[in-house]
Amino acid sequence: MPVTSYAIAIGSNRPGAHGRPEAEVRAAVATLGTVIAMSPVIATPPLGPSSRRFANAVALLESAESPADLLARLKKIERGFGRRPGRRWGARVIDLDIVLWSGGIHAESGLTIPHPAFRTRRFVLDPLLALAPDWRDPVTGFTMRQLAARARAVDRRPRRS
Ligand code: A4P
Ligand code: MG
Repeated sequence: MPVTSYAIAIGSNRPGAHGRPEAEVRAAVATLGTVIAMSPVIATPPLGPSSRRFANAVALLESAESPADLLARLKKIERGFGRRPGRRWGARVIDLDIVLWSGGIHAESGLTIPHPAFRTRRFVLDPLLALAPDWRDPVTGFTMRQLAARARAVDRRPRRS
């Protein structure tokens, strides 16, 4: 298979063997392989039931692996970092999600690329914007710059009580 580009979102909100969540994120990126760019690691408020803040980043990876093979390897890395299967959205030492790949849309049972939830998540879009502002989401046709601007606009909307 020719070399493929992948955007990987990394998240951590529990300390592990490498230290605080930010150190876990950096250690995970170091295991990914041919990382051609990495965003800054940002601290983000938790989305969902977890009460701990997250460290988040995005890395651009080049790999000859198929999406399924890459996902299997990411799951192995997560296990190596001490992540145990458990409550969905629970606190985790490391979470590695495939957000985009250069092959467009990939829909298989158990693996959907683009990641179905990334379009509204600033903790993914803001780091992605720093790395690949012109990458176009094959589902909506919007660039990362446009998706990030939309997500920011939603965050700025006054809340109704
Ligand atoms: N799966 C399907 N598509 C993908 C994909 N594109 N990349 C399947 C990775 N996995 C994909 O994921 C569950 C299953 O989704 C995988 O086995 C795979 O077959 P998981 O990582 O094992 O479980 P999870 O992370 O608990 O669930 P999920 O749905 O991935 O949760 P999210 O969406 O990752 O959300 N708040 C902040 N601030 N920062 C965060 O990083 N993360 C979450 C988790 C919640 N709140 C957060 C953050
Ligand atoms: Mg995940």
